[in-house]
Amino acid sequence: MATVRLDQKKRAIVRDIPSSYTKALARFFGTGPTNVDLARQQQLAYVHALEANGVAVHRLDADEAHPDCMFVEDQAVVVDGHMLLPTPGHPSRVAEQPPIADFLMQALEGVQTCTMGGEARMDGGDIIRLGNLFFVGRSSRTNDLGIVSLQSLLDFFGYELRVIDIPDHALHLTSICSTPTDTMVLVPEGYLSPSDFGQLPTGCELIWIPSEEAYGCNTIGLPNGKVMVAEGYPAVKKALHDRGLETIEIDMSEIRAADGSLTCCSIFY
Ligand code: CIR
Repeated sequence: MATVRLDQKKRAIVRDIPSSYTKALARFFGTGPTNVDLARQQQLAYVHALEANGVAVHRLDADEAHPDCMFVEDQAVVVDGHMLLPTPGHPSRVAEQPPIADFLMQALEGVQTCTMGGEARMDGGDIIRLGNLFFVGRSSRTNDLGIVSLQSLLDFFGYELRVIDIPDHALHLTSICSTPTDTMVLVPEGYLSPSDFGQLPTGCELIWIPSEEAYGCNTIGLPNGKVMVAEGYPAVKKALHDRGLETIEIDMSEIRAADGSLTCCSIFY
C-alpha cells in the first residue's frame, strides 16, 4: 500500500486467491489469468518476501464471489492510523470491502474511520505517498468526489494532495508509479510527464523508466531499505541499484494477468 511511510511498514494484510480468479477484471497489462495455482504460488512467494524482510503478514480468507478480492489495496486507505474506506470504482468490487474493513478496525483499535457517500468513487490504488506529500490519480476508478473525501482526511494531518490525470491506457496511479523510498518516485515515460507531479520537495527525485517497463514501476520499498520489484524489468532494477538499493524480485506473471501489481496485493497498516 502506498499511503504509509517506509518506517510505518510493520504489518500488512493480504487476501487469499479464490478459484474464481480466472474471472478477474483484466483490461490493461493483463489478458486475464488462467492458472490459479501459479497465482497462489506467486502470492506465497510475495508473502514470504514480506515476512523475510520484517513485515508481519495476516492472510484474510478468499471470497469466491469476488474474483478480484486479492487486490486489497483498492479497498482501504490507511494514513497515520486513520482509515478511509472508499467506494471502489468498479461495481463488481464494492462488496469485497467488509471483511477487510472489519479486520482493520479491530487491528487498529479505536481507529478513526471515514466512508464515502453519494457518487464519490475511489480505488486505493490511485494513491501514492512521498513522505508527507500525496498524489492521487483521477482515473476510470477515482472521481472528483472521491478525491474530495481523500482531501478531507489529508487536511486533518495538514498533508498536501496533488491530482494527476491517469491516461486511458492505465488503470491506476499505482499501476504505473511507486515510491520505493520516501524520496523517490518511479515513473514510466509515455504515461506521465514531470509537470504532472509539480515541484517536488528538496531531496526528492522522479526516476524516469522506459515505457516498455511501465509495469515494473510498481515496487514496494521496505523498512530495511530493500525494494520488492516484479521479475523481468531490468531498467527498473538498474535505476534502483544505481541508487544503492537492493532489490528482491517476485514473479508476478499471473497477478499481472489480472492487471495487479505488487502494491495492489497488500495493505500496510
Ligand atoms: C481490477 O481491475 O480492479 C483488478 N483486476 C486489478 C486491481 C489492481 N489494483 C491496483 O492496481 N491497486
